[in-house]
Amino acid sequence: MKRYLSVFILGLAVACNNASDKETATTDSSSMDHMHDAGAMGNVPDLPPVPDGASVYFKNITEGATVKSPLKIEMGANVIKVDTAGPVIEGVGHHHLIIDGTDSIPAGVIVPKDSTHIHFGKGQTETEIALSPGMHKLTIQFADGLHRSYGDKMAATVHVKVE
Ligand SMILES: [Cu+2]
Repeated sequence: MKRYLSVFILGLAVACNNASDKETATTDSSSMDHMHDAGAMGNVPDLPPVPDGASVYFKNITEGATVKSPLKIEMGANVIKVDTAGPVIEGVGHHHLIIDGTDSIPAGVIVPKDSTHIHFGKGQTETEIALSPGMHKLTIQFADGLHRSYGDKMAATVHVKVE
């Protein structure tokens, strides 16, 4: 399941790069066609504005909590809708979890994808992660369908102590 997800997200990222670097992009995956259409036309949509009052938050973890690993994390969103990555739609996006990283990623910057920047491009709102004992910083960063950060307004951070 996790491996499939990683491959899926990697595919999205590659598709994005191809679309922006080349006049035309081709792929065997018909599910990515909408992304290539945007890139091939040279009109990648702008980052949508953040709706008034929108925010993200940790549903089940409070600041400074002492927790056990593996840690279940539930990610909430107010006013803005959680959906799959791909289309760029105003008022819609998906969660990212940043482990021991920055408080937020500047608006418009694509969220990196690596072991400490986890994408939830299928619209997931919960996950489980393993953390070593000690203090850790967890950040939710919401981003648009092209993984472009909505900025610090759409980020939330908690610090936890793992037993
Ligand atoms: Cu993403």
